[in-house]
Amino acid sequence: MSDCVFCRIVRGEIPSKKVYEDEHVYAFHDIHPVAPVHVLVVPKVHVDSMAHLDGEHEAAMGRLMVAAGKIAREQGCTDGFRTIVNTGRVGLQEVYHLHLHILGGPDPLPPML
Ligand code: DGP
Repeated sequence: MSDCVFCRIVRGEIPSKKVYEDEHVYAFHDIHPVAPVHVLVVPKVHVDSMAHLDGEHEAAMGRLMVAAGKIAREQGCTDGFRTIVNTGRVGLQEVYHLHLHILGGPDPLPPML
């Protein structure tokens, strides 16, 4: 069993503010929000990062994306939102369990790089 912090959140061993869960996906508020809406969406299956994906993960990633759109709408992001997947050292990934950030307003977010 993985000691990964997000695996432990999925298993309920570390508390989180859950906003969504189904058989394959778990979503919760980021502990350090940088926008009025800041939710993390994770696959329940452990994958270190986007760089570790291969063909066997295609269905899981499809479910993650579909769930993310639904979660964003449910969080009130009806006028748009930003999604970010940080990957590896250069991408400043902190937690090595693949996750998608949903960032939303109400106001437009600051531009990126
Ligand atoms: P990154 O790996 O850089 O995409 O960012 C990881 C994010 O995960 C960061 O914004 C903070 C958040 N985070 C880290 N540990 C926890 C935790 O235990 N609970 C919650 N809710 N968020 C966490």
